[in-house]
Amino acid sequence: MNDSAAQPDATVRLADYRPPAWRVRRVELVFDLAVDATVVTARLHLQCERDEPLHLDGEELELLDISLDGRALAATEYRLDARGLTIPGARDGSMLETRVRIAPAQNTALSGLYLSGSHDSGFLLTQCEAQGFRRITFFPDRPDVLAQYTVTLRADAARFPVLLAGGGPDGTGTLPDGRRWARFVDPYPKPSYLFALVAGHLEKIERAYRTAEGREVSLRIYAEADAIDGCGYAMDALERAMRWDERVYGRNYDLAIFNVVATHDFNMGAMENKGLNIFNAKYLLADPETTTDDEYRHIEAVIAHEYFHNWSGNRITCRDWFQLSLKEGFTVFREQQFCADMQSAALQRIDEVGTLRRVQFPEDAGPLAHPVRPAEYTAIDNFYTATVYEKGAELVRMLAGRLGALRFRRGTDLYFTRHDGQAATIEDLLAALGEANDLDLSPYLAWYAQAGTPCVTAQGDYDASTRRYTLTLAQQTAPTAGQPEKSPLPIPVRLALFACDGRRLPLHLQGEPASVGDECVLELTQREQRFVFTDVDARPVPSLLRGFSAPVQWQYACSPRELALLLRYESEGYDRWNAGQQLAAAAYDALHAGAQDRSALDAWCATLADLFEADTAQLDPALLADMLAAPSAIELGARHDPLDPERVHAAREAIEDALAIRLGEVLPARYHALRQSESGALDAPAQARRRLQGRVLALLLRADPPFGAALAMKQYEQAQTMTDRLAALAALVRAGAAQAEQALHDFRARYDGKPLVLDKWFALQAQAPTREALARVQLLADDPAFSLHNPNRVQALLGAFARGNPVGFHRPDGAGYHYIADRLIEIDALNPQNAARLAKAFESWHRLEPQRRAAALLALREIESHSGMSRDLADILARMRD
Ligand code: 0A1
Ligand code: ZN
Repeated sequence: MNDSAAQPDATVRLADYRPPAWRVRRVELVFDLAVDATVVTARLHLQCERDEPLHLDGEELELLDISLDGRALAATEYRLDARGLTIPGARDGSMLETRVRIAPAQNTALSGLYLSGSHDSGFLLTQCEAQGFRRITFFPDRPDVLAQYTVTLRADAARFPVLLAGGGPDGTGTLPDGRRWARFVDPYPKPSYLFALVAGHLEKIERAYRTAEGREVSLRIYAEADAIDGCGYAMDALERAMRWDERVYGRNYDLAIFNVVATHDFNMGAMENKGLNIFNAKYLLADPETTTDDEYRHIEAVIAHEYFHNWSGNRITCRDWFQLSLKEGFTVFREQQFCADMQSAALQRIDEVGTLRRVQFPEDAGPLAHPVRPAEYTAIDNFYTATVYEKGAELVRMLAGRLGALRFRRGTDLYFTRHDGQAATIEDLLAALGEANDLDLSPYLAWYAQAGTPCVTAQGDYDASTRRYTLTLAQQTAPTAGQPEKSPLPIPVRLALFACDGRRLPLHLQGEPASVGDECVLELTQREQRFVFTDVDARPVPSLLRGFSAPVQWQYACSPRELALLLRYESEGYDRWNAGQQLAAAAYDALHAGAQDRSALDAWCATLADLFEADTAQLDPALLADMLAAPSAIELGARHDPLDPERVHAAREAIEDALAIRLGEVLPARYHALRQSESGALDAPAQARRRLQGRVLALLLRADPPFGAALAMKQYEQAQTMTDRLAALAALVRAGAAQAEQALHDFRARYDGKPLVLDKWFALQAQAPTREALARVQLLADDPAFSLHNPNRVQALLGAFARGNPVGFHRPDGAGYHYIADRLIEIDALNPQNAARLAKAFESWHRLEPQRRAAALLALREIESHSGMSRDLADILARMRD
């Protein structure tokens, strides 16, 4: 009955969901660990829910033994194929035992059990989300099968001195053959995707923590010996995250040990395995010499994110993978709230909205668009997307905003208690949030089901005779793949009205008895609605969608003068920044159209110059730094079809050049003043100051290239922090300054042997906006520090090039596309997830101008014609071409 022929890839549909026919209540796993061949023995205590043959998932497993209720099965008593094992004779209460062999050292996909580092001294670890557990043993590998895990690790003590698995330790000892064993029991039933083990040479740092409920917890962070000194910052961040979750959500940690492990070989950012989080070293290791300010923030965010999953993800998990945003959207939102509390809330929001516009909006507008809760998939690994994560977080934010902080907390309390220990759905979350507050939040479910970014248009009319201001809001969502018709969604529009002297006006909304204060939230639920404000003295300037109150695109025919007013007077940092971005975008539109009208550009430059020159004591230097940048080329490029990325880049350059020239004379003095107070400190004011200094330096290189380059070189050489050194290097490389080569050479030598630092060096060069960058990337791919096996290296060099170089990747001759296509085929043979992620760089190919579009299509065809493509990559290509 054995048949190993691959089956065609099936589409899985949400509508077809059925609870599992078989459950596993308890599982005992024994691992005989070795790098080349590990043997996994699994005992599954089965429970039959429906009269169907038992099917277990399993991939790339060599079956050694199989027995049911203590009796070895003959080959005729089970069916084995490339996807799994079917055992018709299993009964309710049966105990199935399988023994399989797997090959960790050959596992280049980094899913399942694999080796991090070298054969002789690296360590073994697992990654099971979403479907890696089936590469370890035969199991119903779906998130709604919750089992209690007992895990025994057996290994040579010299080669694997540290043995870890989730849950709590339950004894260690020595086997008759001299190997060591260690057992772990996890008292919390969990889905297989949260299983984890780690084994090898690792050092640890440890800290005692007492939860608000009084539980003593040992926090332990593990890393290889050369990295252990870099774990202290992550430990501090972990403690902050734990306290925050106790305080803000009333959530405490629930085991005696919380382990965190850093690896250099990881497909994603990190993983929330129960009691044993595993981190990409990039999001854990930090030291003052090599970590930038931005990286410190990312580390804190990812540490918090994984920790928060212990409740939003682990204690309450997902019923099926369609519900992925139940844990991810909610956890990203919790992470964002935490980060906003730890640093400037305005900067945090700017970052979030920037990511949404640069990454999620293009996804939502292209062939890969999918709802936050997709209706179907063929490769679930491809749905760890900005839509599920970041748009998902925006949806939770809307719900939280609708309820207000206290009622939201009441709702999450109900959700956590009602569904503790369960595999839940998005309906469950919305029901709990609503029921706790006697509200029906079900209209928001439509947001989870509908792909595409709604576009809201606003039209304001002022009638001086009646002193009324009428705001007409309308929404419309363009069709996306498989969803030609779109429904209106509930869209909260936060707004304020400004008088022309910058004052915020009291708002009297028709139909409301009294003033609603100087800010209100309009609920747009229809395709078009009208809102009338009364007692308005003069034509106001509306500030719409304040705080980015809904994940929508916005169209409001604001004059440059009105936007400049908001840029000058908005009291909220995010909205002020956003007004500047809209103004710069208007300047871009004029340039793009070849119009002579420079009013938007002039207004942007002049207002920023005023703000820059004025006493800035009231303006956070970091906020000012962000205000001094134009929107990204991706955002600008999304404004007009067809897309010529080189032309977009040139227009963006012209906009920033104009600002630099306008600021010209005041830049050097400000630069020197900022530089003089540099102490290398890591506190928020020091970071904010460095951010502004970096921005001013970049502008200086535009305003006066030789002078700016000399300053940058000096900053590069004398830098006390990586933030300063990298900002100087980046400015030199972007500007194509003569000194860039020397600095790059120095950097390479200075940080030899430090892969995370060299990733920044790879990325900077890959993003240098010239057509020649391709040749540079080709050369760098031969650098001994580069490897196609390592996801961080691939993203740093090839990802940065394909996603972040509008000129080099999008060369009109197609050479950039062709080069990436070739690498994609190579990477796919090693690591399908990594290849699929890189392939998304082509997601906007259909919008390209004809010559590039033809070239991109050719490159895509070249990949498609390659035989033996992975399911992950095939899925991305098929959806991009539909
Ligand atoms: N759940 C993790 C992310 C993650 C997802 C998939 C992975 O392998 C395919 C690994 C990690 C998180 O949200 O942090
Ligand atoms: Zn997550």
